Amino acid sequence: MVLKKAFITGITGQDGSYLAEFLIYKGYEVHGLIRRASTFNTHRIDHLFQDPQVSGSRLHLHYGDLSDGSRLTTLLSTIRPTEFYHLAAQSHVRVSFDEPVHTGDVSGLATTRILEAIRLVSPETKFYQASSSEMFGASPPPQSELTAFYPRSPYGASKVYAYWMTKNYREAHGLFASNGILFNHESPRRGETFVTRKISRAVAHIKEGVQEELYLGNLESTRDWGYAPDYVYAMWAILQHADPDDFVISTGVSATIRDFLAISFSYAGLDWRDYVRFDPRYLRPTEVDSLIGDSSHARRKLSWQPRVSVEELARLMVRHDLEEMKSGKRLIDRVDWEVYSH
Ligand code: NDP
Ligand code: GDR
Repeated sequence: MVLKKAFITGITGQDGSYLAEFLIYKGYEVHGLIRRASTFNTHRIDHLFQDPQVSGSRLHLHYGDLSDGSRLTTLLSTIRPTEFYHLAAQSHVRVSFDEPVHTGDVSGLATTRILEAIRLVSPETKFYQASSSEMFGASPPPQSELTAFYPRSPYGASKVYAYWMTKNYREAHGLFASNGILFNHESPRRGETFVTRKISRAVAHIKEGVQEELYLGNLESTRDWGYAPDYVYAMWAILQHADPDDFVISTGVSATIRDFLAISFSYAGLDWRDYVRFDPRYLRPTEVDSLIGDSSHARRKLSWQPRVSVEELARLMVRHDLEEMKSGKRLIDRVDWEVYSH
């Protein structure tokens, strides 16, 4: 059997770490792009990394940055991966208002750098673009593949550009290039400044008496929150589909930030209204008010379905953060990838 090779940008992020784990479980050789940093930035994948001297290691990390197209071309021409998952981005919506040019470069233009490299040196490589429900922005729910885009942030606008470039390389150059339009997905590996993880960590800190208050911005927006491992499985399924296509991935269930607060705090026996305070610094100049995804296309064509409800999600995140708090060290959650094989 020919060994499948996958290349993942953003392998040190939430989704990249789960995807690397899943693909190694599936028997792939996995290559990941990492940025050189002055401090360690690989804590989410350290448990997967074997000493490169040890024979049989199936995870290979390569230094590189999305701003450097020549490096991406060199890596593609030497590795020639079967599948390329482009997950790296400046992914924080609020931060994109402060850094719109950088966000446009990294979350938008970098997709073209990769597509161009694939076209030139590895056109047989299948390409996955991490598109986002933020592209729908102000378009009212439910949002599907047919809904018009109306981004409300520099991040959303940069993702719309990358979405169309992916589609264009499919149509103009015949590449197997697909968009996964993923709605919010969370986990114990979620970055600490996104609202769900900020909440689950605060619950643990408050419960253990090391934090007294939690400062947040807008509590009224609704999000369609799913569980990250369910969503990385969808990424893989999208590239196994017979034809390149675009797929919305979502639960179809929405909840407000207040709902997420209520579930999370009550799991620890607390009332969120006693601890949450307002800080206008967390407001966005333009907000995405309501996201509810219609993923019937993916459910039909990929037989995909979400396995974890928002209630279970909030509880598993709080449970993880309570354990982490008690242990006093960073813990990595374990996923039973076997359930995705059926
Ligand atoms: P994270 O923010 O957790 O991870 C982002 C990754 O991108 C990190 O590995 C980061 O590296 C890397 N990165 C950032 N800038 C560069 C750069 N200039 N060069 C190389 N690597 C870089 O994101 P998620 O895992 O949550 O999301 C994955 C992708 O999916 C992103 O594109 C995001 O926009 C998109 N998305 C996410 C959704 C979600 O709900 N999570 C929903 C829809 C789309 P480092 O660790 O060094 O910072
Ligand atoms: P989002 O996620 O913007 O949907 O983008 P985030 O968790 O940052 O915000 C969700 C909602 O919560 C409100 N909010 C706060 N958000 C943050 N981060 N911090 C706060 O203190 C706070 N208070 C209220 C926000 O205003 C917003 O309405 C995420 C990212 O992962 C993107 O990369 C991805 O594309 C989309 O999800 C789908």
